[in-house]
Amino acid sequence: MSDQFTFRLLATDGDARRGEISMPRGTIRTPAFMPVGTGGTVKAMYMDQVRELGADIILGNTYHLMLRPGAERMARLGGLHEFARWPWPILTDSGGFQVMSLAQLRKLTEKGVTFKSHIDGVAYEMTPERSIEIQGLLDSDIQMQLDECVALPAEPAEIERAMELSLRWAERCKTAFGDQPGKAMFGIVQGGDIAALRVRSAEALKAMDLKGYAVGGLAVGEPQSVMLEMLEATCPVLPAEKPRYLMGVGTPDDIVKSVMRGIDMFDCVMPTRAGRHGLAYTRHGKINLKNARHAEDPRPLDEESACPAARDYSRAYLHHLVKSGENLAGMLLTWNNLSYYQDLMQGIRDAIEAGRMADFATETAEQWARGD
Ligand code: PRF
Repeated sequence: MSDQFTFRLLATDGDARRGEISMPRGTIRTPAFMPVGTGGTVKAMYMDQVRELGADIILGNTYHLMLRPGAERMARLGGLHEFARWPWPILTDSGGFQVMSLAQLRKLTEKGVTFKSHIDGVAYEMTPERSIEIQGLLDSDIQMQLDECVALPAEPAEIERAMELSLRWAERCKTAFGDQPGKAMFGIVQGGDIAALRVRSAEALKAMDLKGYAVGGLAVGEPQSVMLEMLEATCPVLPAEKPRYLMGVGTPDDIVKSVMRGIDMFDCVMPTRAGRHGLAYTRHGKINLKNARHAEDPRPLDEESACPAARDYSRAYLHHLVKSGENLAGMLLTWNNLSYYQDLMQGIRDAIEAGRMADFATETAEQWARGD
């Protein structure tokens, strides 16, 4: 731990990086996967379980928490760590992306975005300054700039406009955040599926000398090959000595391939959301427990896992829970999925240290493909 926000590279293997972020609330081993705790809960999980699985940091959402319970109320209650009983680092997304996907009657201007809550229709204004203020009231450790993410496919002019607006908002967020040694504000590279725009965005953010850089605007409708090309264009432009975070990604395969292109941090609803929809991620690939073929299968999801959800319950029982709509189905499958994701990240970190990331990628992909 450290009273300052610091990032240290411990090993590299090709473009893959093994590192460590240190800050007052804890140390984050990278490459890291951040479970999504949107509204102050990693859905269907106890925080103790999340920690035990190996999560060093979780993600919270400015948009959801500003609507409910409210940022000022959260501050009066002692901040998000105390409220949700997660004393370790928290990264918060800035709200722009969630406003665009969830809110009603959105209006975007140079100043910011106005919208109506998807919960009760109340009107709000979100500016870069207000986003940073809210993230401060939540007491977030890693705060994200307000940005505009364009869904793909989109017109080049539209992608460029949103990228340039995001750069101006990055400057305003940097000023609003000021100097907070134990915390960090990350900029977000935009530029859609246009490599030249990605490079321009990354260079401009690099010149702002931020503490870390996210790559946004990917996994928004484009094929994986395009996402990887954009990472290949972007990562070499970003400074080697700062952490890189690929927002909202992804499948285990996306994560392995993105690590090999220089990404250090990930978040995604996939393991938690899929768990509540009857899907299990395992070393042997994705298993849909709704499928009748599991109805009399006595095997666990993974007999070699250290996670009780993976090791101790039969697929037949999990199938039964899913078919019956039992809460325990979502709880056990989420537990299994986050366990698998954290084990994958540990495997990645070990492989980079051992200089065998490419072999690790081949072996894990073969195992997913073999099935069962
Ligand atoms: N911007 C922000 N949050 C995000 C994204 C983005 O582009 C994405 C895109 N995959 C997920 N979450 N602020």
